[in-house]
Amino acid sequence: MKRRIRQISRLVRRRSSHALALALGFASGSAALSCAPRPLGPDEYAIHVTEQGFEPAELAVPRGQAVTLVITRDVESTCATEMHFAGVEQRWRLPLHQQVRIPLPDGVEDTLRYSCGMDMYEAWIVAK
Ligand SMILES: [Cu+2]
Repeated sequence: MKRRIRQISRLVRRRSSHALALALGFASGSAALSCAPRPLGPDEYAIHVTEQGFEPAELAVPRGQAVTLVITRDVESTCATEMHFAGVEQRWRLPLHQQVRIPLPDGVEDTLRYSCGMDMYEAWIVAK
């Protein structure tokens, strides 16, 4: 599993859409759900779904370092009840008020775009 996640994260950096889609499919089990919100760890970055969409719209993370996205949907009425990375078919469901953790073990090298299921709300993770 560890090795798979490393491969995925490398693919994320290369932004090779087809391979990325396949690889992220393997990773779907690693997005952990929890009922009660857990405090963020040092490598965890919070993203919230609000009436404005994903916030922050641009999230800065340290370049090439392992990070975990912690996405919480705060609003009942939104079309962002799921998200996906650009060019990837795999969807992550975003249940109301639950943290969804998506680990990116090799981090982000450049820019990673993600959006709601219908590509209406979009946001970016940017390496600094
Ligand atoms: Cu949408």
